[in-house]
Amino acid sequence: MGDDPLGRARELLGAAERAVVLTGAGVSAESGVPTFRGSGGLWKRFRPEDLATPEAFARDPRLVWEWYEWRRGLIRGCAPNPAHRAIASWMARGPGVTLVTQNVDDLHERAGREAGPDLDAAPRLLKLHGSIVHARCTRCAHRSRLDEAVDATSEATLPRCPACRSPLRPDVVWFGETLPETVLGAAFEAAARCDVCLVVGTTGAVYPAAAVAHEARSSGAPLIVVDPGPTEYDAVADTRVNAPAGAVLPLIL
Ligand code: BV8
Ligand code: ZN
Repeated sequence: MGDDPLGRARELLGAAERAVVLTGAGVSAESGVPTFRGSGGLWKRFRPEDLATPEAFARDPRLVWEWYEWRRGLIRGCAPNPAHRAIASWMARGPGVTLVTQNVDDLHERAGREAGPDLDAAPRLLKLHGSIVHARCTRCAHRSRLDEAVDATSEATLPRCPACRSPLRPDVVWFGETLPETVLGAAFEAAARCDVCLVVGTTGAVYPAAAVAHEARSSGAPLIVVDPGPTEYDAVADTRVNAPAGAVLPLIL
């Protein structure tokens, strides 16, 4: 690890032709979006494992929509922080960076639009767990951006598909559901080819997303972890920067 993790991180990232950045809830923490496992992390009084599941949605679609609507409202009131912006401007500076995020918020996209090329249009932003600002049909292929508020006061007011009238669901990947295979495949492909992998704000507990960084390492890329707390990557990281992402990413990217 050495005694100058910032310098080491800057050196590794500066020398890389191809980089993968894997982000989790921690990259949005300084924007005010609670993390899953942090102290303020409990979403209201519910645990993600209890509500972010198809079973919960089948049992009580109103409660699940209420929970996502509460999160969506909170995220709408947040802005990208310096960590999102540092990643976005780094990506705008060259084609070699692939951003793989576990986050369902749209803060990376919003930072990308501010930095230049529209990040979410670029194939270089891979959202492994979907998007909280989109809804998709439980039956047909319909998917749309949620621009107006969802009325979760009763099952009768929950959103329905404009094409087939079936119930809509949040366009996110729940526990027990498979990730979109093209997105996951692209993430593993980028990890297999990269020279360095930067892991920002994730405990690395949720699979298969967490495996993206391990794939990078097993193909020879050093891992740089930016996180003020312990993560599952610490034992295999080349360098750990124990600091909030918003404070240090502008210094190392
Ligand atoms: C699947 C979308 C099966 C929804 C999410 C036992 C062992 C291994 C695996 C499993 C197991 N039992 C079950 C599984 C599988 C399961 C899983 O991995 N469970 C875990 C809990 C053990 N995985 C799944 O179910 C996946 N699907 O496996 O399918 C299958 C296979 C084949 C065929 C059919 C089916 C699907 C998982 C996706 C779940 N959806 N999100 C929603 O958001 O509502 S996961 C959700 O939780 C996030 O997307 C993210 O991935 C995860 C949260 O993790 P983090 O992002 O890391 O956030 P966390 O709060 O944990 O950590 C924050 C970090 O930030 C901390 O380190 C903190 O220190 C740091 N931090 C704080 N502040 C800052 C900071 N860092 C920097 N700066 C700061 N300022
Ligand atoms: Zn439909």
